[in-house]
Amino acid sequence: MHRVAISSTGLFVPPEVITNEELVHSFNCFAELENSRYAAEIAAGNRQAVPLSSVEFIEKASGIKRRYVMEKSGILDPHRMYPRHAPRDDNELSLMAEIGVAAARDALQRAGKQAQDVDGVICAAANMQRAYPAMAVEIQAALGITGYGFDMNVACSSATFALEMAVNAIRCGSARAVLIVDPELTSSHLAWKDRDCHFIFGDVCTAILVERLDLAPAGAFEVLGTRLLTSFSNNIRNNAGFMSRSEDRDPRDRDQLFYQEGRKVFKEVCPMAAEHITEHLASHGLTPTEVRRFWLHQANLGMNQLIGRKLLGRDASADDAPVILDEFGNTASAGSIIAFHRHHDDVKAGEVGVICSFGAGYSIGSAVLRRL
Ligand code: CO8
Repeated sequence: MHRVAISSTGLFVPPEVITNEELVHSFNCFAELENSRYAAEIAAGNRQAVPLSSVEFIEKASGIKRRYVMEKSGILDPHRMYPRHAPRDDNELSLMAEIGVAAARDALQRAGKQAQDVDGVICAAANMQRAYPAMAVEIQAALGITGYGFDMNVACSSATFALEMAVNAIRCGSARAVLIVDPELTSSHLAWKDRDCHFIFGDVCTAILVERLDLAPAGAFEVLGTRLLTSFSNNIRNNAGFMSRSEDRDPRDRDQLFYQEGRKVFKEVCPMAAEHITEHLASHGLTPTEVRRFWLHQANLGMNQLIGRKLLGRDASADDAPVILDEFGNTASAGSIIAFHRHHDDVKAGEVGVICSFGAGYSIGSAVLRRL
């Protein structure tokens, strides 16, 4: 059995930013258009008016201040309210693969590695652009990697679940190094017309280079262990899929995009995540107070504060559990990896950190790391 390390991570940041002010302005224009269009029905009590959104609510309820997206004009157009992407020819690199390649190149370059050092690619994301051929195989080909690639989806826990797959492949010797790529184009499956969730998500792509420890560069993080948990819940759901056409579904039906019972998710997932992390650490003879840094999933600031308190018995500082969702919003599986990417340089040799994601499924994935 080989020891395994995270050699580096990579980040692709989309070109456009939507602030809460811009988002709320466009949503409220949309609401006013809808409400004047259906004024008679609303007055007759046959239809509910679309309620207005507010910057104050968004920042207080979530901690999100802005988000990056690949294309903002379509999202902010009150007559449209979703991104505008030109269809690409089959011979062109698809958008998910394009941002995947950018993040993967960043990770390879930071570790000083080449395509020939890698044996596998896992594309792990909450939604795939198409069913097949796998996005991972397209990314593999674009990078010139020999070996294999496959896609996997465990919603917000896609990256941590992929980490376990990569670690196991390297541990047992079937690969020297595996690149995990998490292209999250959340803006294309977010209901921008729904006030309850229109502020939550942002686009991004992260990559993780997982390698045999004896091949990894100085300063890498040894993966002491990974642990996964799922528990079925309908509280976060998206019903779009290959059955939609044969069910005669309208793509504009509300359940063909992300929807959730946010308050229930908050209440149910926080204790599960804290317990999961505590038990995972205990299996390595560690307690949460011995952990230098928690790189937590980035869905909601209040959730992370509650999990931090449950773990540490006190308020977690930004140094204990860094926050990136104010800048990026919820980026599904990429959130905890962005937190790691941005906030690992000051972790000293021998210190322990934990990456933990949680989300739809429910799914929770954690990795206990020690800096070399
Ligand atoms: N502006 C003003 N008021 C609002 C707004 C708004 N934008 N939205 C809601 N309100 C109102 C509500 O209508 C409600 O009014 P009332 O009290 O009169 O009924 C009041 O504000 C309070 O609403 P909520 O109870 O909904 O507010 P919460 O405090 O619960 O905050 C949150 C809502 C922020 C959504 C919060 O519940 C939360 O973050 N929960 C956790 C959710 C979570 O982590 N989900 C994980 C999803 S990610 C995942 O698993 C991956 C999915 C795949 C990616 C999909 C990409 C698109």
